[in-house]
Amino acid sequence: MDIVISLIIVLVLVGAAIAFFARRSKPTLPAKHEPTPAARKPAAPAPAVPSAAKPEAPKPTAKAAAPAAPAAAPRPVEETVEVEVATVGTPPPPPPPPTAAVAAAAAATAEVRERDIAAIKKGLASTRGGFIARLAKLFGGRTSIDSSLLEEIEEVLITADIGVKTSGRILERLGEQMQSGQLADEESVWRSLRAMASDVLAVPNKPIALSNKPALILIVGVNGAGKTTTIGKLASRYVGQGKKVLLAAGDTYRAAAVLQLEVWGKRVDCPVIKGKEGSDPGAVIFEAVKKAQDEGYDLVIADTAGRLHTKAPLMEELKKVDRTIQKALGGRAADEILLVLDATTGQNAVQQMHMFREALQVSGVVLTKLDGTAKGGMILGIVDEHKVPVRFIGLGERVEDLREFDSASFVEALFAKPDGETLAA
Ligand SMILES: Nc1nc2c(ncn2[C@@H]2O[C@H](COP(=O)(O)OP(=O)(O)O)[C@@H](O)[C@H]2O)c(=O)[nH]1
Ligand SMILES: [Mg+2]
Repeated sequence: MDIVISLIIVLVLVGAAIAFFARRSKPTLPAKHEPTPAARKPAAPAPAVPSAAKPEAPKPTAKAAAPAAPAAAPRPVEETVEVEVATVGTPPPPPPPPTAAVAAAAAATAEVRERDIAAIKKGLASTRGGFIARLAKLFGGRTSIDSSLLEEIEEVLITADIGVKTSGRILERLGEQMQSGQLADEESVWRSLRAMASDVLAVPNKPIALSNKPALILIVGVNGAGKTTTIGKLASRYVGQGKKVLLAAGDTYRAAAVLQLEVWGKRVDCPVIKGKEGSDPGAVIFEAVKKAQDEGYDLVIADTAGRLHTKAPLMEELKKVDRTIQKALGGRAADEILLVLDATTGQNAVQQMHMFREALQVSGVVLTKLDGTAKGGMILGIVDEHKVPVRFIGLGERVEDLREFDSASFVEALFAKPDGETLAA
């Protein structure tokens, strides 16, 4: 404010002086004249004078030159002040440093992670009641770690469907650590198991990319694994992120399967493309892709059949679906092919992984029903053997029971110290 007032005073004085000299010289001026040097000169630098205290440092600006000519009139003073404010006025206060916002975001992330771990812990209660509780019981009353204990640990891991190969590798490492004196007590064995589980699960896992429009996620797996339920949960997740999602009822063999997808579609507010019962699943998915392209959908999620008893035709059919998708997408493959595996099926899930990977480029796994199984450990064997990332885990039948898989949270939840309840299970 002080600057503006000082400036107005200076300019009024300069204007008055110019008016005085202009009036004195008026009779001698021709009718059409150029402004006198006196009229041009003082007015021009005025806008750039930062304050009355520093009149010796004028800084003319391009904008400021414009109102200089009619300096004798009082109006330009106002205009000049405006220009002054716009060009060298006090800059707006800088935004507050981002530290507060960053800290708040970090706290929110930590809170979400804590909540996730709590949910996964709850979901994995059966698994912990299974092999983790059995491991915990092995330590009861022992004062030292010896090779007989390691053998018992191996047995527990194998019966937990972690797989013979993966269990063997874990045991080999434990044996080496015991030899080199790193396994002094129970706690060090738990730490080592946790670290090895993290290592196994840490396969490259870039986030699902949905940058293509439309992106396409193909869901495959045997009947009853949880494909349709997972599609409903996924659709809800992406709709919640503001995506326009279309569902394709590619399981054309069972009317009930189409109906089930339609129920999910209504619930999560996504249209469903379906064909006649028994129609070609590729054609249904093709039609869905075309509609998505024409109507600006972001994502198509395609369901498929999973008749296990007719294995060969199913795999041939899925390969055909895969080729049709590439045709529909102009040569591009599906953005994700997710294999849905039911965690309660243990070793069976391991075989399914083999079978589907022979036919398709499975890019990720969705492991369902982890809430109701003592066999959650099988995830370690599957990932160790196939190096395919787990994308999501299913911890129940509700729409919110799908969790993005995070190996650190998973290991933390899986190896949470068993409480009295799980130990008694
Ligand atoms: N407890 C539990 N049940 C699930 C989960 N995912 C799916 N289900 C149930 O498993 C059954 C088969 O699921 P569905 O989606 O029809 O399997 P699909 O045949 O592969 O499509 C249904 O009763 C689902 O509610 C899960 O994560 N936990
Ligand atoms: Mg289904």
